[in-house]
Amino acid sequence: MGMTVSLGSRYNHGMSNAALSAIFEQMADVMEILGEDRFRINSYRKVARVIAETPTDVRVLLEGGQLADMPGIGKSTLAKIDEFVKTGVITAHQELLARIPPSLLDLLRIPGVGPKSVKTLHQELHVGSIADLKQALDDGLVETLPGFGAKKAAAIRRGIEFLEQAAGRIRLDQAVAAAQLVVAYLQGLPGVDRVVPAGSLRRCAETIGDVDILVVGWGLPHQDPSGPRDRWGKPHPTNEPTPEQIIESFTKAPFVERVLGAGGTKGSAIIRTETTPVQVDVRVVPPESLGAALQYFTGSKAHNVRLREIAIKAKLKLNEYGLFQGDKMAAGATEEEIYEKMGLDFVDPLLREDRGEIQAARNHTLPQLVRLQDIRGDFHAHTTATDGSASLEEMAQAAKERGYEFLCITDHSQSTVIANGQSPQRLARQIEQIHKLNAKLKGITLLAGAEVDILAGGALDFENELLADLDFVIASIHSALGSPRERVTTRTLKAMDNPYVTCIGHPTGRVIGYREAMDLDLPAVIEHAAQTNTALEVNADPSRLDLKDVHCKMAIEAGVKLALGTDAHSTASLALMPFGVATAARGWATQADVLNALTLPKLQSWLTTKRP
Ligand code: DGT
Ligand code: CA
Ligand code: CA
Ligand code: ZN
Repeated sequence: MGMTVSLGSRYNHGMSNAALSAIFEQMADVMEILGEDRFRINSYRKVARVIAETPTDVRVLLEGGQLADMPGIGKSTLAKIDEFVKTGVITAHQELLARIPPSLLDLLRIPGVGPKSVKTLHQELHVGSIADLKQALDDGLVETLPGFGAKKAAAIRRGIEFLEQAAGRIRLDQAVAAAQLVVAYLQGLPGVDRVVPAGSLRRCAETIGDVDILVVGWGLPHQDPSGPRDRWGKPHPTNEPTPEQIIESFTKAPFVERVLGAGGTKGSAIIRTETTPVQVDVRVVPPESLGAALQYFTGSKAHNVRLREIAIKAKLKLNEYGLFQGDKMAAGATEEEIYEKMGLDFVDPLLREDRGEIQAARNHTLPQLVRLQDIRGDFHAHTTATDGSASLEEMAQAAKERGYEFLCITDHSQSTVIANGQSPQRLARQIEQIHKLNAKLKGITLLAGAEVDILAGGALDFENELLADLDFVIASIHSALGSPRERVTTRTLKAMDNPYVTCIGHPTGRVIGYREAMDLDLPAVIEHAAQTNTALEVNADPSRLDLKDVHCKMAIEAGVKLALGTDAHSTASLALMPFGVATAARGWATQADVLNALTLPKLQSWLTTKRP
């Protein structure tokens, strides 16, 4: 798959705001690569930011005339936005793009490579693509460039590796959206009984290569021995579509962009979704094999390999059609009976990664995993006080509608200027507002919290005196994420020493497919979290999932509590909680490991345990 420039945005603003912001950002990038006027570059970046952070659709603002009053939006910018709204493109943008080879922009996707570096690489070494850059690195040329050096060359090499690993894989939420589209369509086809997602999607892996979907295609076979037969030689009801016909219908679905292969019982296609093209594999399976097929195609491959070893030892044969003893089918219709016949407890798909689950299934020691129903509240939410799009009241109402007991408001602190972080005075006023609101609210309690920046030396962005007025303090690193291991680790450990810090927010700072994790010493962080009674966040935003599954498992084994937070910037994004729950559960989390499962009184008492 070739690299293309994505104009997508991480945030759920109106589609046109995100697209427009990305265009201004790209114009600034291209101008910087071309070495043009600094002032105009900065002003384009400002416009990009203003548009991205505006909750209202630019089309509405343009029509209402408010756009002209917004900071950084001058006459020529206004004309460009007007052109975009009317035509979907900006001529000045197209002209800029025409002045550089398109592959040059791919370089910007490498973590640690900005437009200034691209300019130098292009001018000095004639690097025009990622392939060129790899060659230049191998030839030892990059480290000799002014302002580069061996360290930066090594960082670029790591960045390219990161990008190549991510290539072709999509985020879990994007896969879910694709699956929903396909499942709804397949379910509407005549003769389709059940449609079930399998593969890495069913396991809720953090990234997905392709979406696998199983279809149970027809009801009970009819008894006429001379009637039509399916491809397994079984009699097939004449009035039901054959697997071939179901696959053909799939390939003709309106969202299918390109068919990769179709025939028999399997079809593969690239489908269009709102955010990205997605490969989907559809397989039709007979009902008596659904369990076996589900087991096989859910994987993971590593889990399946282990399972097959166990089957062989027991003189059984396990494949996607069933579990066989000689010619006799011992199990196949459900996954439960397959595990049972092999002497194993049922293994939740979230655990099927060959990380000890098979041994635990044999010893009856699998954990009772935390579920969405166990979650009584959300620990990470922003409001209009900083960069969120909903008020305190709106967020409280939305949390109540989700059936929560509590919602913790954690707006940004002053140092995160880009997100309109709050001054101590503004936070103090917000705490008061929350207390007043709680007196009125029924059926939901807001906790007064903050997402406080961990400053460069590990100190916090607010004084302890103010932090003491909060119920819940998330301490997060938002700057200098690329610092050496020692520095980012000490910074995190020091923040945990603060008695008012409840948890560390998105501890590794990664953004999936976009930014590498900090080079954090996680065992040290987890050990210190246990010592200081600090929780670690599982940020449920599917572009973060931070801590990730394996780190959740390490934390739980050390006795550290997990605090799940959606990092919601709108009422809608409170719905991201299932991604956090799945990530914690993939780390073997039970109810007892997750602070969100505590009742409010129990939570409030837990929150006092660390405080002086
Ligand atoms: P992905 O698509 O890369 O995110 O990961 P999966 O796990 O969905 O992998 P995929 O789509 O290649 O295959 C789906 C499942 O089918 C996989 O989890 C296990 C099973 N499978 C595929 N190939 C093999 C194989 O060669 N051996 C075994 N035992 N199972 C396989
Ligand atoms: Ca797959
Ligand atoms: Ca597949
Ligand atoms: Zn946040």
